[in-house]
Amino acid sequence: MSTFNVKEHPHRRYNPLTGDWVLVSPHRAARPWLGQRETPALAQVPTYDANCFLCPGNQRVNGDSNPRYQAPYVFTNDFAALQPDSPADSKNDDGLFVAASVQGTSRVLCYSPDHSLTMPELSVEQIQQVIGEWINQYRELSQHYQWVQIFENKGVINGCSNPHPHGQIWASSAIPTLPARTDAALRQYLAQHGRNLLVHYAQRELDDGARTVLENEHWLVVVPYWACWPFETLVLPKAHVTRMEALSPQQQLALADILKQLTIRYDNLFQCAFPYSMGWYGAPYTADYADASARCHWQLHGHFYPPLLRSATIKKFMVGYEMMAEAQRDMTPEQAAERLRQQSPIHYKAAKGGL
Ligand code: H2U
Repeated sequence: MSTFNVKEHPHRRYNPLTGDWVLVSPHRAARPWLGQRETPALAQVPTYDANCFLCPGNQRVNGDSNPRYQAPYVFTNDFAALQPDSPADSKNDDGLFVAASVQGTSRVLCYSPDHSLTMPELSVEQIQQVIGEWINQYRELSQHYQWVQIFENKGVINGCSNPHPHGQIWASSAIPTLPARTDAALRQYLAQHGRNLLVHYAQRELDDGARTVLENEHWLVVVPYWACWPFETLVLPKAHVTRMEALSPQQQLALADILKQLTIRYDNLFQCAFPYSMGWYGAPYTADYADASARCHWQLHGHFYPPLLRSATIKKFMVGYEMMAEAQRDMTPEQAAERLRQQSPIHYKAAKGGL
């Protein structure tokens, strides 16, 4: 038998942020490329849609009207999953029927008044405004809640109900399952290795480069070593920053720039408005983390989990083995990073004269 080589042999990779493993089957990716290659027609989305609940001046489902906003606009979700006045209580019946009430709020953040734009089509200044609003939301909601989840769910294939450029903000009194796992993993790594996991990881990725998609003065984007989704990426600051609010204006500007660059490359990959779920993790707002030294195991980071696999219409399904055993991928994270790196920095619509 030949010596183990991660480029050739089936293997499992460990995600130190979650404790999960992913099965990588690179020998399957070596088979000839039979996937679709056609280029979808340029979608014509109007700049204003009278039927859109998020466009400026329009009436929403609950009867409220949006103002004629010009900059990023936030409103409380009319179908909020979390509510501030949920009565505080919990129950535990035999360790089998366990429930705890949770208080919180859900908000919608419209990135732009223009219905037709997506993140890669916004200007760097407009993305900067979105980041500014994320920071405002963190500042306000952290006064009341332990966790503030900023996220964007983009694309019909991903279950997004509206193409108007928008994200969401859900804040809760409890730290949800996945960030709680990250918190514990970051803490344990520091205790065991005497280093901040993600600060160290970014340095190792910068030294290597095989999984780097993009970098600028303040940020690094990699397809993480343990990526589950085919073109999953992790956005990391180069400096140690535990929360988004601590970013300097220069770091915010550089973040806006790299988010635009990343989403342009995503769109160019299959020449479509590339769907994804994107979200940010920073140190939770628990009382014991009020002191910066108590949260030094944290590092701000952003996840992009795009579902597409082979074309604008063929997505990866996390089903079967993934549901029963663990995530699996064929193309290695290194191959995915290389494909993203090869994409043009010019958005395909602009290249076709459509922007
Ligand atoms: P998604 O497209 O990512 O599902 O986000 C749209 C959100 O906007 C969704 O959570 C809310 C939905 O509840 N919404 C309102 O709050 N008011 C409306 O009039 C329509 C949509």
